[in-house]
Amino acid sequence: MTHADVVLVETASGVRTLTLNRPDRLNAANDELLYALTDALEAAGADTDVRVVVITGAGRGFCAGQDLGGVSGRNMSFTEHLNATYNPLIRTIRMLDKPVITAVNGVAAGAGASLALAGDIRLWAQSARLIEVFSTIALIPDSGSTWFLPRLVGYHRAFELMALAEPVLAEEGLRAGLCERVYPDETFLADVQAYAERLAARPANALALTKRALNFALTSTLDAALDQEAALQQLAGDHPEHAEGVAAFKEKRAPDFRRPR
Ligand code: LHQ
Repeated sequence: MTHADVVLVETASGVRTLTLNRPDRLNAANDELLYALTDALEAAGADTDVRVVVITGAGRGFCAGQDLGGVSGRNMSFTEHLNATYNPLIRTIRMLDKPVITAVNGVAAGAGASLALAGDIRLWAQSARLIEVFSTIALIPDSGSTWFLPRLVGYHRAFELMALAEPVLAEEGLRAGLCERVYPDETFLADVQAYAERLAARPANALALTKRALNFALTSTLDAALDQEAALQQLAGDHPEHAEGVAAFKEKRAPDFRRPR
């Protein structure tokens, strides 16, 4: 498979959809897929036509984590492997100055669960399930799961999910804040596209700065977050989007953030 086959890339109405494409392995990640996904995210970040990025999976799985078929015989240590592949991927998602939607169409296990949690918006199909499966092969959660999950469900439920590797189904996922919306399997991709287009119509610069501010605030004091908000608000207020939003309000019309006048 070439770089292009393992991650499919499509763009419609400002939405760039990246589809993990190893369906017979439930999109388990090999190095090729991880590098291709990271490259595709960086390309989406640099493309001014792209306002929102969606990551989803082909077939019945989202991502089954590391491809276990390829791990024996590798010549890298675990640490080197994570530092070369998964960690740059997760950092790229979190640093991208565009919203990233993880559209979890089916099972998300291991590093695939971490990937599912790493999105700015997480949309699940009804049949999606998230499994912190790592302990089943006597590994620890990686690719950001130890950071994301306790912030969502608290230390104790996170530990239990990690220790027992029990699946979180859509109902609990929604209740516990592991996803924002759940859609029927039959209409999932259309529902994701509609949601993404709604997001794409929002002010891109303001959303990029909001993402930056939230990421900063998650690991800062209130004092530092207030300073950061004051600095970033200047960047938002100086942008033509802001003028468009205020003009639209005064003229009692919908703002057009795709083409601020
Ligand atoms: C797979 C996989 C898979 C290969 C399903 N690999 N083929 C980071 C750095 C370095 C090293 C290690 O790890 C990490 C991070 C990690 O991600 S560790 C966690 C690795 N992932 C797993 O342990 C998950 C293994 N998979 C499963 O537990 C199940 O397949 C799940 C629960 C995901 C789905 O179960 P089912 O829906 O019952 O599907 P299935 O098991 O029948 O899988 C369908 C096919 O996909 C099957 O192949 P086959 O030829 O029998 O149809 C599986 O072998 C294959 N597959 N996951 N990770």
